Amino acid sequence: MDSKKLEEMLSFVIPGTALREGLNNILEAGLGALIVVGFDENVKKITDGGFYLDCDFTPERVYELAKMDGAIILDAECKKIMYANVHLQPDRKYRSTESGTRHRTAQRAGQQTGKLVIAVSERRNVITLYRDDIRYRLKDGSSIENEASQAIKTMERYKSVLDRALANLTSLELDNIATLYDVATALQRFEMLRRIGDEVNSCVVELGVEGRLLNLQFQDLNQDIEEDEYDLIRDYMEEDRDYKDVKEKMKALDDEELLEVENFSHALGYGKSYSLLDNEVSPKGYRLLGRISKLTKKDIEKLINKYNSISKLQDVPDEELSDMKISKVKIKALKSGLKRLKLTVELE
Ligand code: 3AT
Ligand code: 3AT
Ligand code: MN
Repeated sequence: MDSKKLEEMLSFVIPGTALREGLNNILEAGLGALIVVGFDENVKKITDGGFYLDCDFTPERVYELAKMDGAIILDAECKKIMYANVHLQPDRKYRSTESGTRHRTAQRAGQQTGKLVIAVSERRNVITLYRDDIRYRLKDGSSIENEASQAIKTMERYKSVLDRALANLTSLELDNIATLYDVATALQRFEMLRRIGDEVNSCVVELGVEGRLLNLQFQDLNQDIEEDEYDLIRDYMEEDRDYKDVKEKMKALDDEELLEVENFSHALGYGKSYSLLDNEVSPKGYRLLGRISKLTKKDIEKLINKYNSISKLQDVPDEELSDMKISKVKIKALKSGLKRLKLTVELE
């Protein structure tokens, strides 16, 4: 599903908006509704009957109007109620998987007009959004809170698993004994975290103002994740690869493939065979050098261009680095930084 489009649809109805307040009033009263957001020629074409209002939108008014049959049409900003009691007649060439007439109409109208169409079910007490080929049922208050707290707990667990995998990799890298297996495993942890993060994010979006705390936790867990992953991928991907392709490959894995480590070394450009995972590999150094704060991105590029391997870099005499116009302070920071990284990992 197109998540950008869904987020935009949700933005109209998240808690905190006037429209959501109106929808909640309708739900609580056990009423139903059919609401189109936006009025233009395409919408006009499928309307029949009803009456013209053009009054300001308030949650109370939309609730009163929902007592009538038919659809309510709002302007594109949900600032005005344009029509009420309208019969919608979308073209039947648009397919609907729904059974009731209200929901069938909503799904077809959403496809035909490209507008957000909302159905509140009188019988089932749920709100469903339609637009183009998207059909999305809003989660109700208690189930979304449950889902969100489960998801954030899982995310915390995945994050600590990732942290351990990265610490382990750091120590292996500095001892020069990292294998493709260790790298692929770390990458797999990144992808697992990203997936559960997407779930948390969808809860955050849907919770609106009520999701602020969850969002803080989410941001906290996500800190530096993207950059660390970027560095890890650049450390190990084959020369002819592109970071974006690697990410795409990882995203495209299904749930079963996600569990097979060799798919991650394959994404980096190595062969798909499981036996390759025992091969020793050495990082270019983006991830470890990035943790030495004195070094700028430019310094790091310069060092990697010349040595292309953290293991070589560890043994380079200071004079050679001075010849590359790297300052004494930075050389010291580099050497002691790598030592410190090794120590911290060993202590953990
Ligand atoms: P009431 O006086 O409220 O019973 P109404 O003419 O106001 O009738 P509604 O819009 O309330 O009609 O619709 C009531 C139900 O009739 C809803 C739906 O299950 C059925 N219905 C309405 N239009 C159609 C249709 N075109 N095809 C099949 N069922 C329909
Ligand atoms: P519920 O889950 O029962 O609320 P439904 O999809 O089963 O919804 P119904 O056939 O029961 O739908 O119809 C309920 C009301 O929906 C009746 C009418 O007020 C409205 N409705 C149905 N079809 C249309 C339409 N084409 N245009 C405007 N309003 C409609
Ligand atoms: Mn019904």
